[in-house]
Amino acid sequence: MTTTSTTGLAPGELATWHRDGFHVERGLFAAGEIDAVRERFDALAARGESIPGHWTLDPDADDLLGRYPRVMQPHDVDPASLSLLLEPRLQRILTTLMGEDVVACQSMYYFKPPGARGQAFHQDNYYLRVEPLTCVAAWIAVDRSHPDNGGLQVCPGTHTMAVDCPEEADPTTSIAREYVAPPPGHDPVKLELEPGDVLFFTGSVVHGSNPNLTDDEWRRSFICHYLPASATHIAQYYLPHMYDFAGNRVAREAAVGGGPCGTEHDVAMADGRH
Ligand SMILES: O=C(O)CCC(=O)C(=O)O
Repeated sequence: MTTTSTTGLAPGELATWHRDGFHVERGLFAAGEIDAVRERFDALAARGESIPGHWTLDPDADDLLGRYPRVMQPHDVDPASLSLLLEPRLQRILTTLMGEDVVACQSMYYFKPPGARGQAFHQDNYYLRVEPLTCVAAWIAVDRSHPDNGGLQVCPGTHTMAVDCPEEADPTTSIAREYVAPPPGHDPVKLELEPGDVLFFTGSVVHGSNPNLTDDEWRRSFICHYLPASATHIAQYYLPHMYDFAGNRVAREAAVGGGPCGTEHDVAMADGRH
């Protein structure tokens, strides 16, 4: 029997985290909780009205993601998303994994409908620029997520790598411009996640996803990013979006460079409009 201690982890899981740089927590959220998340964002998509600064529709694009772009920082405009970002169950695991308190700095929601592009392999701290340690992600599966519908892939052991200068990603398969090749000996693991499972990984871990190749399966996810409380710097973009787990706004110094996680190709590039 697996026992979970007050750390939020089962025996041995912390050692695996330190070896691989990622951890999957199965069933952290109940089906009803995840259904509520899905329904809230489905209602947003059904309304079909852009939210300036958070969700920019391009309904005339041939590319599906013109109608279903990712939602950036929904916790700024949606109290339920803020509650999810600051969920104590996430805090307990994050604190154990990182060995100190963490501070929230980003939420995102990906719809990833059938046929949608993925996000080429990359390292999150290339964008977040958290210093002196690194950031950590909590990637919450809203639908089943597996290789065919563009589920996330992670390269074990890459958490000890420096953050690499990326190459140019293929705009026909990736929403983001940056690509970091999985290094030799760190082949990607194609994860299979159920709704309510949460994948945790640090800012150096090389990870990404393929396009959704199914005809009828969405692959929605709610993605959260955090920094260790001891971090002194983070990219300027994140400064207005940061909270501690008591719900207080917090600040850090602005690091040089960085920006939203994944510099998006224009939708026009993906659907052939240049
Ligand atoms: O969900 C995906 O397909 C990619 C998300 C991702 O790589 C990220 O948030 O850094």
